[in-house]
Amino acid sequence: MLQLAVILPTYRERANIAPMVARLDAALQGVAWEAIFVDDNSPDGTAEEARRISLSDPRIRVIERIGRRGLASAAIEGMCATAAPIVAVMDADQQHDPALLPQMLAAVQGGEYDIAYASRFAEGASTAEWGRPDRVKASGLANRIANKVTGVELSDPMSGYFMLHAQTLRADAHRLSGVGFKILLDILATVDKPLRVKEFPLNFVARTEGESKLDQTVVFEFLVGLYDKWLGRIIPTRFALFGTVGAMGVAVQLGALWGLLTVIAGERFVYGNWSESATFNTANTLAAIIAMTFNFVLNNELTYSDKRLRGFGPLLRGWAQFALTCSLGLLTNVGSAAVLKTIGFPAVVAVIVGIVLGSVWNFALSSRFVWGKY
Ligand SMILES: Nc1nc2c(ncn2[C@@H]2O[C@H](COP(=O)(O)OP(=O)(O)O)[C@@H](O)[C@H]2O)c(=O)[nH]1
Ligand SMILES: [Mg+2]
Repeated sequence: MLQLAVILPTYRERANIAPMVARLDAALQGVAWEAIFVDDNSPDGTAEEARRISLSDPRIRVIERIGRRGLASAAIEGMCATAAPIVAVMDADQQHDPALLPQMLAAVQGGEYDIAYASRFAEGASTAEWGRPDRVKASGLANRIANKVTGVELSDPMSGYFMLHAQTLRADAHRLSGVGFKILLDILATVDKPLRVKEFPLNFVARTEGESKLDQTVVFEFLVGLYDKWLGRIIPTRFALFGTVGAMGVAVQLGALWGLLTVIAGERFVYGNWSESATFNTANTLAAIIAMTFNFVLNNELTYSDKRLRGFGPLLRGWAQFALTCSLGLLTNVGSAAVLKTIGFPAVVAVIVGIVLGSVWNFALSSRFVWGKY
C-alpha cells in the first residue's frame, strides 16, 4: 500500500533529478513511496529527465505544467495529484536532506502530529553550510513578521520542507491562496483547526547544481504573500498589483512628458513653427506610450510573473494587445467621468470613478486577453 508521496516542485533542476531520486531511494528503504516532480516546463529539459527515470522506476511521476510558474501552486497541485495518505513537499535541489523523511513520517503517521516540518532555525539546525548570511538574515526577519501576522509560532514558517496528511490538505486546498512561495505558512494560517506541529532541525546546505530561483524575488514574493493574507479578500492581490503598477505609470508619464518637453523646447529650430499645443500633444502622446510600455513590462514581470510572456514574438503581440486594451480602458475612464459629471457629480468624484472603472476594465481585459492564454 502506498504510504507517502514526495512532491518536488522544479524549475531548471535537470542536473539534480537523478541524484535526488537516488537519495530518496536510499532514505526511504522499507517505505512504500512515490515522488512527483511538478515542473513548469523548464527550458533545460527537467521534465524530460524525470520522465526518463520514470520509464524504469514507476515510483517517479511527472506533472508538466505549460505556461504557468509558481512554487506554491506547483506544490498544491502535486499534493492533490496523489492517492498516498501522507504527502511531503521538499525542494528538488538537494538543499533539503531526505534523511529526515522517515522521522517526519513516523511523527505524522503515528497520529501524534498533524504536520512535521524541517526548520532551518530550530535548536540543532544549521545554515552555516548554506553560505548565504544575507538570506539567513532576510529569512529571520521574514519569519518574525510572518509569526506576528498569522499568529503561528514556528522557528521557520517559511520552510519549504514539510509533511502532512493529504486529507488535511485536500479539505482546505480550495481556500489556499497559492500565491508566492510560503505554502507551509499558507496552510497553517488557512486550516481552521489548530494543527499539531512537530519541528525537525535541518542542516540547510548550499546548492551544488543549478541556481536559486527565489534569490531575486524572495522579498517581493514575501510582501505579496503578506498582502494576500491581510487584504487579499477585500481587494484581490492581482488587482492590487495591477493598480499599483498603474499608479507608477502615471508618475512615469508625467516624468516622460517633462523630459520630452525640455528636449523639444531646446530644439526650437526644428519645432519652432509648431504651435505650443501641438508640441504638447506630441510630447504627451509619446509620454503616454512610454508609460503604457512601462506598465506592460512591469505587469509582465510582477503582476503576471506566473504567466510571464517570453520571447520577441509573444512580447510584441502582448504589447499590442495591451495597447488595445488600454485605449478601450481610456474610453471607459473618460466616458464614465463625462457621464457622471453631466448628471451632476462633483468633478473630483467623476474623475476618480472614471479611473477606477477604467482600471477594472483594463484589468479584466488584459488578464483575459494578454496574459490569459492558459
Ligand atoms: N514548479 C516550480 N518550481 C519552482 C519554481 N521556482 C522555484 N522552484 C523550485 O522550488 C525549489 C526551491 O527553489 P530555489 O530556487 O532553490 O529557492 P531557494 O532554495 O530559496 O534559493 C527548487 O526545487 C526549485 O526548482 C517555479 O516557479 N515553479
Ligand atoms: Mg534551493
